[in-house]
Amino acid sequence: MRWSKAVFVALAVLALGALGALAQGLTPQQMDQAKKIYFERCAGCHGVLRKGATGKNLEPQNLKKEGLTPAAVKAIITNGFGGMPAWGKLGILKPEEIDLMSKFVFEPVPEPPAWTFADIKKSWKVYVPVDKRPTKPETTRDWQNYFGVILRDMGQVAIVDGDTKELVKILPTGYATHILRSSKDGRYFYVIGRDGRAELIDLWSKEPTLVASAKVCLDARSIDSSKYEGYEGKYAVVGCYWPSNFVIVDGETLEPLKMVSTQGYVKSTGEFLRENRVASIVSSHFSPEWILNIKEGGQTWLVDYSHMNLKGKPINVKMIDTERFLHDGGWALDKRYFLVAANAVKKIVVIDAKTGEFVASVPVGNKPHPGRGATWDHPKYGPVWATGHIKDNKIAVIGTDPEGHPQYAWKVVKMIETISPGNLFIKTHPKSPWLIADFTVAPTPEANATLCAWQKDNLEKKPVCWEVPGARKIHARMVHIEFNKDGSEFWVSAWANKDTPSFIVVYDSYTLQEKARITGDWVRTPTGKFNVYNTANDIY
Ligand code: DHE
Repeated sequence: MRWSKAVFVALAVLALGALGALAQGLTPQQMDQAKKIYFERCAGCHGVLRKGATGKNLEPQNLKKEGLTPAAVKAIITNGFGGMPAWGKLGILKPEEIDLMSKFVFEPVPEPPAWTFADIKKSWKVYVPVDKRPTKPETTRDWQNYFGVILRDMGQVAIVDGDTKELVKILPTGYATHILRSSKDGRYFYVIGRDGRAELIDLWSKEPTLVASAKVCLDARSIDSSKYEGYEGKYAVVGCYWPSNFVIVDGETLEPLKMVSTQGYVKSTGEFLRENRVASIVSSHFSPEWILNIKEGGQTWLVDYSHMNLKGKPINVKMIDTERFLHDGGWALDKRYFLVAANAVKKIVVIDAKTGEFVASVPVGNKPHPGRGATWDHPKYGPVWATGHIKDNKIAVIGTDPEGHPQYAWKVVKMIETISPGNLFIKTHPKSPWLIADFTVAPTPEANATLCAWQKDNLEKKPVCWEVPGARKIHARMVHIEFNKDGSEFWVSAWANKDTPSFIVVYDSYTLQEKARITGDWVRTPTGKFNVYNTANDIY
């Protein structure tokens, strides 16, 4: 057999790579396993380049500078730290995996792979062409009251009927599906997974059906569609963590149309960032624009999609310097002002979608984590928006009405004390008198299983808090609150591990009494839930 020079070179490179890994004490197989675990469990907070964002910088030189050893890292991974889950105690990582990871983080950071426009195109599939899809709803169920429930570690999305609580359909989606967003008319769910796979679910067909998919990035957290009048559902945009970019796709087929890098500079220092990730995205109601939050760079980008149909026309991107590290956020009650957490500086950034301007930066507590936040009209402060915190036992309520209530606008009008740090999501509905909070990443199992509710118009009053029966028994953490279409009930997921069937609990939104439990062998690792009507209409 005669080998070409290219094969020799390739083998030499592979052998050197293997020797390099061995020299650091890990075999190539161990390196591969560690890279997989790092991607699945660590990269989201610490970054693929390990420079840190929501989590600490994990570059080996930094760990050594801080005096950390593999034994100390092992203890942190096992027991958790701050907002970081106790991966060992929760049974998510085995002791030998923790041991591996405590060595891996002292290895040089491996080069993350590339993902090109050609790769995206190759991955793109349309399962049901647009002209073969129904022209009106084929189901007799109230599809606008469907809930799309993420079954995180199953790689599935369950569609559950909000009226009957019946499971309508389970659809296979990507690894650790992260969020769902609804098209403006609610007909489609746009799905994005941590593996960067975008999917489109049609809720009008007899049974909810996966109609298109594309692997848009290697790692992603956000997706939204065009919602502005005249462009409804025409396009969608995926915000990628790695490679750092955003990709515009066709709204009905997910055909990739345009890829724009977000690699760039930190707004205030000029430091160059290869890992400059796209965090939350919302679709403006005032212009044909998406608001994209560029995490590490501390910029909010307004992406104009109105030229997309004109071949060769560039798209306009307006870059606004805001704050680091931008994460999640949502609309104020008027859907004009967008509020987003900048968790490195303990602030909430406010953007005016009407003028396209930065409005304010509001100091709040440690690691604000609003989800999309909660909005309501308070008798004294007027329209307000609230966020909880990962590292503080506080909920910050911010005035959002500069015209009607200028004295309260862009100020924390009330800092509510909660039972524990570790809140991930808060939610309300115009029909409910309550503001509800979870404590998913709190340091104690009691708090993880507890929910609290405050009276929206009387924030001074002590909250009603209760431990959810049965949650602790299956080591579940209660997570993510979502109301049904008419606001009469709210659902919360019991997030246990993959081997344990768990439940979604349904509460009456006036009395806070448990009304029902959604159970079954299929209910495994439920996390986010998205009601079609509320998600399409940005009600939270
Ligand atoms: Fe999320 C929203 C990123 C961990 C469940 N999450 C978001 C958004 C971002 C984000 C940028 C906003 C999307 C938008 O609005 O466009 N999440 C990240 C992370 O980087 C992080 C911290 C670590 C990671 O590795 O992913 C992370 N998130 C989690 C979880 O561990 C949660 C609880 C369960 C899971 O899926 O792994 C989780 N994130 C959610 C949910 C939303 C979300 C349910 C949407 C909330 C909503 O009501 O809109």
